[in-house]
Amino acid sequence: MQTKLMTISRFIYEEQRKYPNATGEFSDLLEDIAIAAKVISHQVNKAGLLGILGIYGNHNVHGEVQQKLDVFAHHTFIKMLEHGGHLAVMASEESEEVIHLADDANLGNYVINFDPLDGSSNIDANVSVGTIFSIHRKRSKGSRGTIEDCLQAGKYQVASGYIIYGSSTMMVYTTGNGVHGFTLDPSVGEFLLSHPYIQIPKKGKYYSCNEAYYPYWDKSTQSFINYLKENDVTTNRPYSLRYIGSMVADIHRTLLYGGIFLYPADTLDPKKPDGKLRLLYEVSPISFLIQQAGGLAVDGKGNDPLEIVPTSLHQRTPIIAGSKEDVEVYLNFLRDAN
Ligand code: P6P
Repeated sequence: MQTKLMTISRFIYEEQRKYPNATGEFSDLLEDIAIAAKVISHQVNKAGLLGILGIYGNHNVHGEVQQKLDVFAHHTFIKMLEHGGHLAVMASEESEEVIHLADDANLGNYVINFDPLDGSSNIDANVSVGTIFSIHRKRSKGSRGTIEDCLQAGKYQVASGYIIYGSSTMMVYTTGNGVHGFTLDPSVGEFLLSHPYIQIPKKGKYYSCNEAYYPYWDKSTQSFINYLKENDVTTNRPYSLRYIGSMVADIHRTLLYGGIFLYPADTLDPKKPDGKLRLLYEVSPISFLIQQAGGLAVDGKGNDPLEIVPTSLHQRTPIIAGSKEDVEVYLNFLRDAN
C-alpha cells in the first residue's frame, strides 16, 4: 500500500503538533538542513560534469586533502544554517575550531556538529557519499555558544541523521521518536516520506569492515570476524562482506538490510589507537539513529558511545553497530575475552 504522499516539511510540522509548547525553532532548523541537503545534492550529482572533481589542494584538520565538494558542502551547511536564527555555535569535520556565527546572525538555542561530506575520498569514483549531523540544545549561559555546547555526550542529542547522495538522495533522521527516511524527488525538489519508522532487522547476513586492518584488531574482534566466516547453516553463516568505505553508505545498507558495521580500534597502529571515526559527528549521531531503529551500537569496550563525554572536537572512537542479535554476538566474544 502506497504511504500517503507527505513532504518532509509536512512531516516535521505534524511531529511538532505533538508538542503544544513547541516554538517551531527546532522544526525550522530541520527544514534548513533539508534545504542545505538539496543544494549539496544538486552539486554532488553534477560534480563530474563541472570539472570540480579532483583535489582542492588544501588539507583539512586531519591532514586529509580537501576535495572541492567537501569544501562546498562545508560552506553550504554553514551558509544555509547560520542565518536561520536557530543556532548558537557549530562544529564541522572540516574546521579545527568551533564555528561561531556571523556577527549579524540571529542566535538560537541549538548546536550542530556535522560532517559535511563523509566518504569524500570516494567522490571521484562516483561512490555514494553523505552528510552526517548531530543536534544538541545549547547549555551555556551566553547567547553565543561555546565549545562546551559542542562537547556534549551523545545521549543529550535532540536529533541526528544523515543525507546520502547515492542512486537517489535520501535524508534519514531521528528526533527520538523513531527513524524516518525521505527520498528527494528532483522533479519537484521535495523530500518525500518513503521510509516511515525504519526498524533495522533483528539479525542480518552482512558484516561491514575494512578487513585489511585485521592484524591490528584485538583478539575478540578477530575471533568474532572468524566466527562470521565459518560455515554453519543453522546460524546463517558464513556472512557476506559488504564494505563501501563510505560510512553513510555502509550504515544506510546496514539500517535497511541488517547486519553489523565495525570500525574497531587499530590497537597496533599508533595512528589509529581509537579507530578512525570521529565521536561528535560520526559515531554519536549514527549510534543514536541505530538505537532508535531498534539496533545496538557500542564502542570498542562494549559500552554505549552515547555515554562518552567528549573532551575534544575531533576525538575518535571505535564503533560496532547494527542488528541487535549480531552486535550481541560481538559482545559475547568481547566478554569471553575479558
Ligand atoms: P578506511 C571515509 O573516509 C571515512 O571517514 C568513513 O566514511 C568510512 O567509514 C571510513 O573513513 C573508511 O575508512 O580506513 O576503511 O578507508
